[in-house]
Amino acid sequence: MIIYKISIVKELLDNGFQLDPEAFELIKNIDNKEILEIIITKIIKNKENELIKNISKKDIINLLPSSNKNKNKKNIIEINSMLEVIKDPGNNFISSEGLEGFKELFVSRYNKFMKLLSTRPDFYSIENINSLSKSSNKKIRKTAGLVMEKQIQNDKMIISIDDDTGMLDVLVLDKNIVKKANNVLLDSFIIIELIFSKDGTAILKSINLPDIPEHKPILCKEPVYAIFTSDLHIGSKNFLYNEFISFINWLNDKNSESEIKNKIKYFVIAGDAVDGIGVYPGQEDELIDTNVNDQYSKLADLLKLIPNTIEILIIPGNHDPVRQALPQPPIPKKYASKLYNMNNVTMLGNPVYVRLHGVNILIYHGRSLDDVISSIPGFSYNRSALAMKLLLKSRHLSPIYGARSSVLPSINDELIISDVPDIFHSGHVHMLDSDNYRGTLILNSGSWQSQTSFQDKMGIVPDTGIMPIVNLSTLDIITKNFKI
Ligand code: D5M
Ligand code: FE
Ligand code: ZN
Repeated sequence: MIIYKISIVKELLDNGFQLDPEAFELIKNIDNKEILEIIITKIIKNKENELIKNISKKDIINLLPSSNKNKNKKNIIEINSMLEVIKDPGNNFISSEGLEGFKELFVSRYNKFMKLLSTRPDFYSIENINSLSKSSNKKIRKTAGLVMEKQIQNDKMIISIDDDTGMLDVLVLDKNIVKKANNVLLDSFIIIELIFSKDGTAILKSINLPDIPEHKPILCKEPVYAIFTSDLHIGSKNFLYNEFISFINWLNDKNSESEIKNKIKYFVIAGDAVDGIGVYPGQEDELIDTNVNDQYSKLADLLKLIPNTIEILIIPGNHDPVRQALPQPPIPKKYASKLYNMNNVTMLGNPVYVRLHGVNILIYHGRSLDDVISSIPGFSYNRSALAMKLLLKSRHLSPIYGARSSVLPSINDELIISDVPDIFHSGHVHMLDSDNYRGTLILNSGSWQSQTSFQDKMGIVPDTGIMPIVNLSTLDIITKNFKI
């Protein structure tokens, strides 16, 4: 193959062609003789009458035979970027019906968490709720289940937990444990230690979430960058078009910061790319485009200005025209055909697990952050990374059932964070925040929509026009500000 490639390059040079170094790199990386032959034949034919026969990387990418473009996409991806979709639960999701479905979801949640814990050394000491004898021999017992209720009485608390054998009310007296229990979300899975008092009352001694282990992320060796964004809200009067164009101009300006720009391989949009229609009462008054297809068409036109060597990943949020209950399927082709026709765009569900250049990434729009922030004392919109951290510790993306963020009933709870991500990316709150927890980079990406009247009423001042760019070899974040 190497000899073949040398002969091809020689043939081009003999025919008076000049090869850009990037084009040369690309040819070096294409390992399919058939594709190479097609490209070279086309280049020679197309440029035979040109005075300066220069070949750029773009020439080669554009000259891939169109019938083979999708088939060959994998080749291009392997050269420029390495995108692997690990798990996309919104695709082909089977839901259950009504109250039965809700019960099945909780049974599945409990069973999946027990399986997740089964490799941990102290798993064997977890007892079922119905087998806990109420003897008051001060022996510490251990059990696990889902938090059904938290009642606060003065400075005490009663937690009701449920497993598939029964329900137990546990009294929390210790102030430090009450504090810890305050940070536990309803319907999430907990592991507790307790003792029974003389009168048979269960008293809480410790409370723990499933949590993620401390881990060293497997990063890529060379610096490769990924841009993480969300909440463009195209179609809204408040979409910051000029700021977004300023970002596009920066990306295409070869004279500055090219050492970073040349290595940007991914552009991730974590939902709310468009404002949608009929999302809240009176939205029409705040829209420029009242047709969702037009909104996606504008999005595609903007994304076409991004170099096509960058892989673009798009998931839906609560403004996109797909079902609101999680997991959400990818935005359908009937609304966004232009995006589907772009070779460097991949449409995915919400949430989704991907691997970019070997780095494990969980992308989730973040609707449940509203519920987490409003239910935990001290949490706020401007520190959304703390709410995301609690989701990681709870190992669940949307534990609270029946709140603002809805979950589809199912026999398989797909919102459990079963794989530990190296990067956990969300949006939705329109405020930029980040943290690092046990080796995982937590990132909330801000927005491209100026403050709406609704956010004004809520006291939300959004962070706008900022692109967080992550070095996938270090997990360091560079924030580029395009605010005008
Ligand atoms: O959400 C934009 C912002 O508004 C985000 O910070 C959450 C907040 N938000 C959205 N809906 C609600 C409700 N119903 N109550 C409180 N706060 C909310 P977006 O998804 O872009 O509309
Ligand atoms: Fe949004
Ligand atoms: Zn949103």
